[in-house]
Amino acid sequence: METTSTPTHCPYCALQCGMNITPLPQGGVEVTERPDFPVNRGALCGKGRTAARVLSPAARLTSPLVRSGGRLVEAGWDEALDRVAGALSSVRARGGPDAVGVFGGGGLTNEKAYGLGKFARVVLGTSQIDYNGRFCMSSAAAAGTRAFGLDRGLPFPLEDIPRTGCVVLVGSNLAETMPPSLRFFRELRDNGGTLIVVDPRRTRTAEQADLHLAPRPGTDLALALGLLHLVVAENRTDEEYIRERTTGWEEARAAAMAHWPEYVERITGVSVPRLRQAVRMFCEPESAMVLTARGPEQQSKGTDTVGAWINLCLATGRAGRPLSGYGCLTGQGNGQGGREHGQKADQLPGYRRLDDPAARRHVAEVWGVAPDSLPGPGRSAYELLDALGTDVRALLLMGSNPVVSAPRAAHVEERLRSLDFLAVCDVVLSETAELADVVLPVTQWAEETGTTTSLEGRVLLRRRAVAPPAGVRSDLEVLHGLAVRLGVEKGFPTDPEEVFGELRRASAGGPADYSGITYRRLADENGVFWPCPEVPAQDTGAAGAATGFPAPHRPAPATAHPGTPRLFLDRFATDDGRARFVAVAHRAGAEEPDAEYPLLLTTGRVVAQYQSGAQTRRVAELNAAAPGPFVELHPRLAARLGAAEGDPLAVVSRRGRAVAPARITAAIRPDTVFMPFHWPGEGRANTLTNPALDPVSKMPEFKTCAVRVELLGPRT
Ligand SMILES: Nc1nc2c(c(=O)[nH]1)N[C@H]1C(S)=C(S)[C@@H](COP(=O)(O)OP(=O)(O)OC[C@H]3O[C@@H](n4cnc5c(=O)[nH]c(N)nc54)[C@H](O)[C@@H]3O)O[C@H]1N2
Ligand SMILES: Nc1nc2c(c(=O)[nH]1)N[C@H]1C(S)=C(S)[C@@H](COP(=O)(O)OP(=O)(O)OC[C@H]3O[C@@H](n4cnc5c(=O)[nH]c(N)nc54)[C@H](O)[C@@H]3O)O[C@H]1N2
Ligand code: SF4
Ligand SMILES: [Mo]
Repeated sequence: METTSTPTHCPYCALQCGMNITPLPQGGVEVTERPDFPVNRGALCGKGRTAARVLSPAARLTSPLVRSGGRLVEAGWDEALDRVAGALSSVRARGGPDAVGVFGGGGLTNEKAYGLGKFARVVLGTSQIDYNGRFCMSSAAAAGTRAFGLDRGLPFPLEDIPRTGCVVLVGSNLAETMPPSLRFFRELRDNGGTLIVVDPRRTRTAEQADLHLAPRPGTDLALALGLLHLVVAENRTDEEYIRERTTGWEEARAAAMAHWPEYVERITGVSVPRLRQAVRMFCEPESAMVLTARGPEQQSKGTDTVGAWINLCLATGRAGRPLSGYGCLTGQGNGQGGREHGQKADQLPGYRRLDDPAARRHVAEVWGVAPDSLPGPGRSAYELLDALGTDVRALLLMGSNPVVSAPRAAHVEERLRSLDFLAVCDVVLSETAELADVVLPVTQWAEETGTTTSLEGRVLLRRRAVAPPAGVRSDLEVLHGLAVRLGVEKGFPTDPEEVFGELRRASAGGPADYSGITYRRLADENGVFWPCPEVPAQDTGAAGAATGFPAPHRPAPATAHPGTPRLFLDRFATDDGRARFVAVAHRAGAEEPDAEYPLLLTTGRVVAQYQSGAQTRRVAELNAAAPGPFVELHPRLAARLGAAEGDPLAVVSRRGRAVAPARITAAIRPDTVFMPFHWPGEGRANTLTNPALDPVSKMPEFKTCAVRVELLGPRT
């Protein structure tokens, strides 16, 4: 049994804080500080500190479950895997390969995400695979790719933040969603830099800001265009930079000039003097950054919205220069790596495109299959969930809980119920697992080794620290067991390091090139930033290094590639090396308030719960801190409704109705209500949300929909 302390990383968000895990003699484990990891330097939020509670057998699944007589009952692994393989192959026999769908998650390690994508394409032959990252940062990824030719959430390490002149944080509440990262912004201000926060609510993050802009939800696109208009009007553009490092300025400039500050004030509710103040703060220092999170991204125009903020950076020469740039604060534990290695509908490993013939040839060769045998791009996450029970009749789901987290969740729940067959791999019996025909209980973070890629693009080794309880298997073992039963004997190893070795080869030469990264380097170097191509053996003298496989236990070559903490300093990743402006214009949200639904609902997070709550709702300390859903509303709106603090409110949209107690605060706009989305049942925020999709990224509009609010009876 392992008894010593192991340095590893938190299972939850994309900060991937370092922590030490020590098994205790009396059973259970202790989480302690790990000061050597530079991102959190020992600090952890409450979720990280209590993460080990979910390792306890009492909190989680320890036996496969199969549906029998309408109920889920315990079964052996062989029976459960036979049942899944049998159902998937009979659905495929009846409906063809695309009748089987696969849904993954951005919390899965790189090895699992890679394995799941390969399993879908090689074993099932289906195009119908996507994952929950589509609900997360896909608009920022699309905009980053469009402008820079490459999407890596942050093109620089967090440690650059304290040394820049100004940071604009657009729709990020990182004081609650990544608490240890607040330190970088405090240091920024201590060093004389300024922080601007753009959020319809005065959040804990906004309280730290020098300037808080509180636009109406869904109007960030207009806001960014208004700022760019002022930049031009006040002669604050960097003409030399625009000439030398960009294309498309004339069109983007013309589009911005149509957005007069007074017009933008009318749309956003942010006054012209405050717009001017923001422009001054952003443009006067030597360097500045714009960072976006889910606020501006989870909109049916999220890609253009992020594009408008990128245009602002480009026009002022604030991208691809030291201490300046645009970045997206990716959310999930492996939100970055999870979007690179092939669980996405249109993608092959290494951030390659599935419709690129050269990429297909390269990956098919690594996989030992014919390029023509690889299916084409499939549906995006919401479109896939919406198609369940129609042409997609069976689903294998790994690492997501869409019954709570998908938009228009009651409809998604109904689609899941209409499937011929649903298999769920999870650690706990999530609300989605409860609907399954077979539930496969898997090992989690501290019980298995794997790599994640943090929001900085830093590839990390998350080490195994404790033995898993009897009765659970890893996701890689599940994929192996199913592949063998479906007639593919080889190609699905269960050792994560072996999978990583293959991932390195598959990613070699792609945009997200991991070929120069080994487990050993990750252990020695506290993470390596991609791209990190392998240096050929003849350049290093290290025998066998060029084969790239098998990776395990090979020493790093003496002159190994150092990795790439900072991107774009010399050139952008486009064909001509220049960043591309995109001409964008303001447009309304998919659903604007009207007489029947006069308010805007926006949704998000609280510090003590994580996502669908499947893990954190099983931790007593976190439930004590955040026991249930609520509706945040302004005192003026509360007075109009006659509602007092804690009164039950019904929030009604065109999709349905949710009930939760009132939380009255002047920190929110009077025309907006806010609900966190962490809970199932009557307080489920996603019963209300609108699945209107961004046309480019297919991101649903989680951040705005039209609602009305009703007071339910007198307070009890
Ligand atoms: N405690 C906790 N931490 C988490 C998570 C969690 O579930 N719980 N999840 C992780 C994941 S996967 C993610 S993606 C990140 C998300 O991290 P964040 O993006 O910080 O989280 P959110 O609360 O979804 O949204 C941020 C802010 O956007 C604001 N907002 C709403 N509508 C708009 C709008 O139209 N425009 C603008 N500018 N702002 C708007 C909200 O008021 C909210 O304060 O957090 C990660 N960390
Ligand atoms: N209204 C509203 N809805 C939202 C959002 C919002 O801001 N507003 N945000 C969206 C965003 S950004 C995101 S990222 C999604 C997230 O929403 P979900 O995709 O539902 O994410 P989680 O709740 O993290 O679900 C992960 C599931 O996988 C399980 N799990 C954890 N580790 C493993 C593992 O290693 N293997 C397997 N097989 N399972 C594992 C967990 O127990 C849990 O059940 O929600 C989206 N939904
Ligand atoms: S901030 Fe994120 S990674 Fe760090 S301890 Fe909290 S949940 Fe874990
Ligand atoms: Mo996310």
